[in-house]
Amino acid sequence: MLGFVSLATLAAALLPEALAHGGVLSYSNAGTWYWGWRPYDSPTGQTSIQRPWSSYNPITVATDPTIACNDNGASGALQLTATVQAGSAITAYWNQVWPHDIGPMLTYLAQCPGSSCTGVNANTLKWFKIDQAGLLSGTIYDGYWGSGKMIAQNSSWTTTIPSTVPSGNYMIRFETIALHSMPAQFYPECAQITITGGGNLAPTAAQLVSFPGAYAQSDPGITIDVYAQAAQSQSTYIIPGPPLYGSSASSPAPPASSAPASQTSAHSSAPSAPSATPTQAAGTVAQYGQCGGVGWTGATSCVAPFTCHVLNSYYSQCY
Ligand SMILES: *[C@@H]1O[C@H](CO)[C@@H](O)[C@H](O)[C@H]1NC(C)=O
Ligand SMILES: [Cu+2]
Repeated sequence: MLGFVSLATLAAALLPEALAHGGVLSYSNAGTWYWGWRPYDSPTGQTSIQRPWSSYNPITVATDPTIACNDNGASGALQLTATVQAGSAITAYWNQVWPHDIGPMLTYLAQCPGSSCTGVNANTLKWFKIDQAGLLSGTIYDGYWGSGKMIAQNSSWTTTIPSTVPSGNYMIRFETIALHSMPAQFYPECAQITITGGGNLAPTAAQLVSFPGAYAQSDPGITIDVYAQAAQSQSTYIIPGPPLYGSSASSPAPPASSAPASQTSAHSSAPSAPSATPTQAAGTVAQYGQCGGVGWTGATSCVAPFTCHVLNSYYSQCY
């Protein structure tokens, strides 16, 4: 009985923290579900494709030694790896309901040397960005952000592995950055995947970065004060990190505009990459895909049995 009371007390003490923050708790790819690491359980016996991580608390220093995978970068004792087809969509699920709707979403890959990522420290890898979503519409002060879209999508984010990425062993790093308070809060987690059926487009030197190293605390997309006077008329947000893989930019460049398409179809600018996210490929929109909103030029009808719902004037979604 005492044990029960103590646990309940402990749970109550932890609850506010757990509700305020969190991380990626699971993944799905091609119909397979992958549970993530459980940071508050004993590491002993845990098997997951996700790299171990230690805390629901955010990282608040852009150059923090844990910024690669929210831990020391080591693999788990019983580390697993998922096999993922190039061109397929992989979804990361944050804890529900994700509380922070101001800030960007970012997804990175890093190829591992040797025959497996297991045993390779994440801090030694070179990462390239395959997906990003910053300010999707409106102003910095009260606009609609990638992380707001993530929340609208069942607190999950789906990234298509570019079909042009060479086959091999990779770490995938999903990240959301919360800008509702200063300093900015980084929530990255990593998982091990083997990409099969890939292409021949290696990332360029300018697209490759280290964590820590990819971000500086002074980056405009990190220092930004979303409540400042200027933010009320500012509709351009510069997403942190390197230029997107597959893009022709040779240095980090601000987004061309704040139009949704320029920031959401992030992984499709290489000539041989799929021309759209899988939600649009078939001409009808999959569950949780966008089906309307100001500036939306994509498909507007949902695959059965889902229907298009208006979430706000900028974003309608199939569910
Ligand atoms: C929403 O996400 C949860 C995991 O957080 C998952 O269990 C559930 O299946 C998802 N719902 C749908 C409809 O995809
Ligand atoms: Cu939080």
